[in-house]
Formats: sequence, structure tokens, C-alpha cells
Amino acid sequence: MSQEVFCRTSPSLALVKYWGKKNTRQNLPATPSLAVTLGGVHTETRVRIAERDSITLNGEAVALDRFLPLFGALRRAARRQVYFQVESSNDFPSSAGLASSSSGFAALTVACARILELELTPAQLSAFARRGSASAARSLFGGFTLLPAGGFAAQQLYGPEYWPELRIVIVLVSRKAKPVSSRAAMEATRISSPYYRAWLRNAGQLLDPALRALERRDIEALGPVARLSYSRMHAALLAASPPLLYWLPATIAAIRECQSLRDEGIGAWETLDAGPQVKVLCLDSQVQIICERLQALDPELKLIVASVGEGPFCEVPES
Ligand code: 2P0
Repeated sequence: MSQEVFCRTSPSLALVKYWGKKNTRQNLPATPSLAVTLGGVHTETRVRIAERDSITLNGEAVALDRFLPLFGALRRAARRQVYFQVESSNDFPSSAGLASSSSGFAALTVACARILELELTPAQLSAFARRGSASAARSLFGGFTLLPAGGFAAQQLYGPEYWPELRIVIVLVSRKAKPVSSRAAMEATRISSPYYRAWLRNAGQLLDPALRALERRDIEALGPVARLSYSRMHAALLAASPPLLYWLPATIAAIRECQSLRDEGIGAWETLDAGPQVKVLCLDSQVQIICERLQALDPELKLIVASVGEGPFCEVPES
């Protein structure tokens, strides 16, 4: 058995959003999600066999509770009582609405399965990762992925090479961890938002137009659907009691700048997750003007330009 495994993954950005659970115990999503794996931003995770489980994220110890269901499921599958010492780091802000749990749980799943010598298909790994975080099921694949409503595993629709011109400009509005986790916010939306049922009814309807737009690599068709998906998700969040508002003034400024760019015929289509960051879908030919305009809002604003990324990379380091 290898004593140490290294894995690198990338976060999964939903174009059509997963928000809400069909089954909490198994962590099955109530809505389908269509996503792109981001190239150029990474989680790196090192797992070693140890006397007891421990996890550090960017050098700081983190509570184990959220990880134990995944560890337990992997240990049961391998029929081995092996404990993991995990060191994970992100080269982008964690727990801030940049899908760090998608890349984090995907890396952890792949590395722990490798340590345990579990021979699993990508779909089986995706199903294990889902237990940690439903969006992590998608980070098991590069390119464009689909996690159906109620789905146990994600599937890859197109590989990373499918749309080389697509770019995602990440507008880093804040580096702070979000005040309410996605999981808690999802549950609060389910319990207290009168719009939750409407969201569930509607969310699936956005999938078909998004799939058709992706099939044609048509950003002018995909962008508006992505906008509807995040706007309706946030409308349900705002209607929760108490209301859940992740946006900051700079979030709204970036959204409005995207609208101005579109009014001028420049295809800048924003999407947001459970956090203040804005991610702008666009084509490489328009990245420069879009970055200039967003930077002009605030010279301190950090922008990261991502492309379509690869699936997990895993290796056993030479000792
Ligand atoms: C998504 N998000 O589809 C949606 C859009 C945020 C907004 O998946 O409870 O960390 O661990 O399954 O995956 C963030 O929630 O939630 C998320 P859990 P997760 O990317």
C-alpha cells in the first residue's frame, strides 16, 4: 500500500445551478446542474497513512465532522481501517463562493481511494465525492459535466478541448470566508423560502436550453440561461427567513458592468454562487476589454482568467 498520494483538482463552476437536496443523508441534489471545470485554479491535496484522521486546509487544522461520512464510506468499501493525514491547499480563496468544496472533496476522494487501493471507475469516484459535496461529483471530470437531479454521479458531456475559446473571468470581490455555508443556506432556503418550490419546479427547465447552447458552443445563448439560473437561485435565497444575501457593493458593480458591456455588444455573461464573487463567461477574443473594464471599477480588484480545465491528476510521489 502506498504511504503517500498527491492529487490536484480544479473547482466546478455551475452554469445551471444545484441548490437544494433531494436526500440529505445521501446528499443527492434536488436540481440538475451543468458545469464547467475551471482551468488555472487548483486544489492540491496530500494524503498519508496515519494513526488517526487529521486534516489541514492551507496549513490550519479543520474539524473532521464533514469528512467522516466520506472516509467511512471509503474505508467500508476497501474493508480497511486505515486513517488519513490530509494536507490540502487552494491557490484561490477557500469557502468564499469559488467552489473550493468541489475541488477539495474531489481531490480527497481520489487520493484516499488510491491509498486504499480501491479500483474504482470515474463514475464510482464521482459518487463517493458526492457524499462530501454534491458539486465535487462534477470536479471528478474535466471539461463540461452534468449531475442530474437525484443523481448519484456526474458525467462528462464534453472534454476540456471541446471549447478552447471559452474563458471565465473570476472577479475576486472578497477573500473572506462566507458568513453562511452553502449547506446551511440550502437548508435555510428549503425550510423558510416561499420561493423554494418554485425554484425546484423551474430549475430543471433551464437545463435543456443550456444543453442546446453548449452543443452549439453558443455563448450568446448559454449566457442568458446562466444568468437566469443564478438570479433565480439568489431570489430564493433572498426570500428565506432571515434573508440570505451574499452580495457586496462590488458584486453589484461588477454585475452592472457586465450589463453595460453587453449593451455595447461585448459578450460578458456573469454568474454567481453562494458568495460575493462574480464569474464572467466570455470568449478569449474579448477577455482583454472585459478585464480592463472590470479593473477600472477598482484597481485593487483581483481578476483571475480561467479556461476550461482538466480532471484530477494523481500520483504516488517517489520516496
Ligand atoms: C453549484 N453550489 O451547483 C451550486 C451553485 C453553490 C451555488 O454546489 O451541501 O458545497 O456540500 O452538497 O456542493 C455549493 O454547494 O454543497 C454548490 P453540499 P456544495 O455549484
